[in-house]
Amino acid sequence: MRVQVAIIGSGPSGLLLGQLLHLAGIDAIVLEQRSADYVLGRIRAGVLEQGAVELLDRAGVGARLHAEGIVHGGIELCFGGARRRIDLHGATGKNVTIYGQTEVTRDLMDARAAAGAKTVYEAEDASVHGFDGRQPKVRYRKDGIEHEVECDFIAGCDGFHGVCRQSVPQAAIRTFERVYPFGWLGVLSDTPPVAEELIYVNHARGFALCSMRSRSRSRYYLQCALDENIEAWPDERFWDELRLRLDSATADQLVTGPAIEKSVAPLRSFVAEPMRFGRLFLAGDAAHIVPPTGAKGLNLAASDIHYFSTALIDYYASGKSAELDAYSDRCLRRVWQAERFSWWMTSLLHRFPENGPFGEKIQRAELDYLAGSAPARASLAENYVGLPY
Ligand code: RFL
Ligand code: PHB
Repeated sequence: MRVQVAIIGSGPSGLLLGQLLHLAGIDAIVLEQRSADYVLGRIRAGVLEQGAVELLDRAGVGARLHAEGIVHGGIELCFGGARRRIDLHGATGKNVTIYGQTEVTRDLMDARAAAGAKTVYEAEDASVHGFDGRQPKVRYRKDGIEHEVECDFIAGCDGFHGVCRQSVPQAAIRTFERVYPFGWLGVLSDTPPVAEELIYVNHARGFALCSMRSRSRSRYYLQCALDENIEAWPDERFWDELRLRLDSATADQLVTGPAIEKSVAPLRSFVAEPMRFGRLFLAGDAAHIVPPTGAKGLNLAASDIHYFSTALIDYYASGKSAELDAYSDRCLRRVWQAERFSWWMTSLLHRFPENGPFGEKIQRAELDYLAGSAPARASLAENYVGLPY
């Protein structure tokens, strides 16, 4: 089989790239190691920057997002027992949209199916070959049969644990990493959100986040140990701990119910440089990870795909490779901005026992500075709604 672009991975990066290429008449195949149901079952991000919303519109998958997504013009920080609003829209003229990654994925899968574009689920042992030459190939196995795809370009959209980044010679890649000494324990529940907007909580017992998926579905997180045992967190314990970390007025408003999903996620900052190796291009989590505190993971995947899709479209229209040559540098400039912001939000809001009382005082001073300074809030807002691309 021969295609122009072989896309490995059907997360948001791979599916969005597939859709944008399809609209431009560029032939691509998506290879995914898991089943479609498994991909849809993963509960991940919930906040879309305006730029990501515009890109999804351009991809022709914005209808349900605009009908069901909730537009937020602010977020709240809770510390010292009180909530303080950051007016995102007032500071930047931009909003964010609450619409789960699961829904984005579903919309992209539906669009791909409607277009008759090819996705191979449960493609086993995908491997990438010859990307330093002119005729790269991807091999995989499906139902016990070996397949080979010849292509012009390979898109490594296969996430942090994928095969593409690992196939690059060690000497050609440099990685930068910070692993945080805690994780997030997340609960999804069919209960109304505790507040209109997201609340990020700095508390002596640890960070907490009140988020949502809709007006009847909430998503809450608690800072927890990296090796936290989920069995030790029956629903009641989770709700009790969340109440303790909220201010009393908010705690009184909290509506609790059975958890429909509960999981622990580690927090990590990671960047691989460059993001292009001959005819292999990395995008999204395959190239970089941010801690979730800034809500940037999915949004960075979208901006990578914006740069990559426009470069491919330009290449096939003009035969020139200047845009493809600029891909890695363009992405990385924006990636490092989001890395900085996500690291800063993480440092601002979590308990770092190793930083001691001095660290706590500095953190509190920074929160007080935000509360008292419109320019400080504007800087947070500008990054939270997303830097331009
Ligand atoms: P994904 O979504 O990981 O998709 C990669 C896809 O590639 C497939 N794959 C392979 N397919 C074929 N052959 C192979 N050898 C393959 N290896 C892997 C995988 O099965 C998968 O379907 O990466 P993508 O598309 O770049 O999208 C990135 C986003 O998913 C990610 O940035 C965010 O979800 C990060 N993230 C969060 N971001 C936020 O903004 N807010 C959050 O609350 C948030 N929570 C999370 C998260 C990521 C998590 N991970 C990765 C464990 C919570 C978790 C648990
Ligand atoms: C979520 O709703 O899952 C979510 C929202 C904001 C974040 C992280 C996660 O910063």
